[in-house]
Amino acid sequence: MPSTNLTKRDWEKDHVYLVQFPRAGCIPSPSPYAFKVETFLRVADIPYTNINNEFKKMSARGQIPFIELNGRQHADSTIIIDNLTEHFHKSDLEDLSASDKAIARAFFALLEHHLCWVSLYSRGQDFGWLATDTGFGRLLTGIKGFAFKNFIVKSFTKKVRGRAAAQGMGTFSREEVLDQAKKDLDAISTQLGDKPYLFGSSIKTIDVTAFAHLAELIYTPQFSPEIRAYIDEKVPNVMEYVIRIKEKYWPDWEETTNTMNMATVWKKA
Ligand SMILES: N[C@@H](CCC(=O)N[C@@H](CS)C(=O)NCC(=O)O)C(=O)O
Repeated sequence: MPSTNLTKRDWEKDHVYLVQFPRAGCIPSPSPYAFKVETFLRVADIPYTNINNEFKKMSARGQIPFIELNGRQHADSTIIIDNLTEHFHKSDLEDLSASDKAIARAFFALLEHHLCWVSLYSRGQDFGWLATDTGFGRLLTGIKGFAFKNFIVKSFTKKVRGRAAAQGMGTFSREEVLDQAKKDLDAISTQLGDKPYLFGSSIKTIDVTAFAHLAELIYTPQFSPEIRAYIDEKVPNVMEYVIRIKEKYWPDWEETTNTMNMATVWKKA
């Protein structure tokens, strides 16, 4: 959408400015949506710069992530990726047979509109970690830290709990959520088989979506340790898949999560 309120006024042509939360201690972004967009930018090899929203700057839709590209704002991770694919001619990342496209579409719904809610359910139960070193703790000092711990985390928890209830997962018992998570993970594991990526030997946009949501499930605190144990023991190919993408596209993972630097260099020149 056209924006009269650009975050980056002296923008460079065809350079993406990604506005998102700052780095966290356990994962480069605790927002699965922002993490998805940033991973996509890396996979698609699109030049970008992160902009810290300081927990304040939101899109016209009232959320992060959003991007600014050539003086226009684009919000919602899925819409952003669709628009970037078109603008930068990255349709090879969507290049699948008609039947694989249909399966990828169904997996998109499983990941984005079902499995994602397991992590969000966990956050609705306990989001306290967001204010510790696992989350943004190291960035929160003084009055800002006090306000974040006492007000912002509580407001995030309430909001995500309400949304999880509206989606449905939030009304389930812990055992029911766990059961749903296992079924989703089994489906991903079966589709993956022994292939490097969901549809073969090359990475596609659906792998970016899968990576972002699975990484949140694996690397951020969950309501039950059984989730991680299930991934390690019952669907190890899913764990290997996440590690494969992490090592290839996030070699700076340790650096970003240790330093909170949003401008780490991830690609060798
Ligand atoms: N459908 C959106 C969801 C974005 C979203 O839920 N963002 C969260 C952070 S993970 C947010 O901005 N929450 C603040 C709020 O809704 O007030 C997308 O894909 O970008």
